Amino acid sequence: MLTGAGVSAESGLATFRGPDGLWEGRDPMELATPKAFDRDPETVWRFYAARRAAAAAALPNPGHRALVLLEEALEDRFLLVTQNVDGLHERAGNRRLVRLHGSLWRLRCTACGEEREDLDLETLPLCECGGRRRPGVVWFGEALPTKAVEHATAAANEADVVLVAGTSSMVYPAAGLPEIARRAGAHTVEINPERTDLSDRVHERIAGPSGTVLPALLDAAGLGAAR
Ligand code: BV8
Ligand code: ZN
Repeated sequence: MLTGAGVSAESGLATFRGPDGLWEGRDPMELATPKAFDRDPETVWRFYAARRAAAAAALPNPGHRALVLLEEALEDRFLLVTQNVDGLHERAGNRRLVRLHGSLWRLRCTACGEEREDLDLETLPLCECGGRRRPGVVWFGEALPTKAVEHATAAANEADVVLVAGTSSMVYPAAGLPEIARRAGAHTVEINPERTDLSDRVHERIAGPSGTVLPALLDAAGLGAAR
């Protein structure tokens, strides 16, 4: 399972490239970079604080809940690889999860490197050491966590079926995973109301919102309705 921001759209969270993707008229792509943080840490911090507040107010939707049922049914034959940083998969109950792009709920000190899980919305971006804290997400131009990439790539090479839901499949290396899986023999299925860069390279496309399609797939598999 590979998910992107679209899986959280029905929880009311803006996607990166959707019509509501802009924040204060700014393109997230230009804010989610180390350069933007160095140049204007306050604005970047406000961007992430706004996303933390939105994520905290959002609830997992039936698509998230369907993935929990799927994990419960498949156990160690299931892995959820997500690009999302909003924490909704974890709040829905998924545990067999690989976060490729970090989390809004982690912070890292740019001076001493101290990392912390942080659910407090009013966190000051200063570390005890006086260094500035940054969001614990992977910015454009930054390497993804090696362990996460290794785990996700190994899973792609072993998978029988890969469902790709809610991603425009534009951001690499995450977007390269379905291709790795397909080459290794997996059956690949895209779940997205729109066509994407991946649409011509999957075995099947199910055009529709993940909040409807995923529960329907579970129902069809007799794995109980996720409502
Ligand atoms: C790397 C965390 C190398 C932050 C994110 C120039 C310089 C440097 C790098 C590059 C470069 N050019 C290209 C690159 C590579 C770059 C890249 O791929 N760029 C793209 C834009 C071309 N990648 C990187 O920079 C990566 N790092 O390459 O490092 C390196 C190696 C070694 C050492 C040093 C460096 C880092 C990429 C990670 C960036 N961080 N997020 C944050 O969140 O603020 S990526 C960001 O985009 C989010 O994580 C998001 O998840 C991700 C992908 O977007 P999507 O999830 O797909 O969301 P999107 O809005 O695009 O699409 C939503 C989809 O949902 C749509 O298709 C829509 O139709 C669909 N949808 C809507 N509603 C629903 C739905 N689907 C289902 N149901 C619905 N209801
Ligand atoms: Zn510090």
